[in-house]
Amino acid sequence: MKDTALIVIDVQNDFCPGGALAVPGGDEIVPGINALMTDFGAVILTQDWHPADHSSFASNHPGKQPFEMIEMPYGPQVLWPDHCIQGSDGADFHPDLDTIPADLVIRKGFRPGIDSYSAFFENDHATPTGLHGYLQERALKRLVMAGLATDFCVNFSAVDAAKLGYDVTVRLDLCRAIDLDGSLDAALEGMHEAGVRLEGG
Ligand code: VGL
Ligand code: ZN
Repeated sequence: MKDTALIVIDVQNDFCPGGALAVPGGDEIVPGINALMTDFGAVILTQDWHPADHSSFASNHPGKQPFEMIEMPYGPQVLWPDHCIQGSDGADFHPDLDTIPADLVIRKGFRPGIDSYSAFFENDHATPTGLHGYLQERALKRLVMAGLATDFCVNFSAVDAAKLGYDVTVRLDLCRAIDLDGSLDAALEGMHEAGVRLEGG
């Protein structure tokens, strides 16, 4: 599968049990993701990478609690507990994730005023991360995605990739969800509508 990239989304300590924004069962997917890495033309890891004053943190909005919604200039935004702060242990990859085979680590969410769920665009759906250019230059046309969380960063990455014209498969068995107010069902529906292949669900 030389023209296929494995994109591993945000398998970081803060999204695993014991972390600041723990996704239930987030650590269970690590062995399966490691086993998959040998099969691809490229392995790419994404890393949520926020400054402490990031606008997606409830702590930076007096009177607001985690998981409340706010309106940002680019649209609605969930407020999260502080997570994946640049340089913190929580922002590190899960210790068992095999990072050695990775050709590229792409960081996102580093601009204080805007969140970035997708590996391709920030939450304004316009500011690029640079991943599309990298994939194009390496002629990687097919993408397989796994990681955390199914309904946020995996979902946004998969839908953006499909819109950009990639052939996209999401390995649901190697993803885990946050599932806020039906967000998982909405994400599955949205990915299906966008033409993303959903496997292993
Ligand atoms: C994520 C919420 C906030 C994710 C990142 O990786 O799905 N979710 N930041
Ligand atoms: Zn984040």
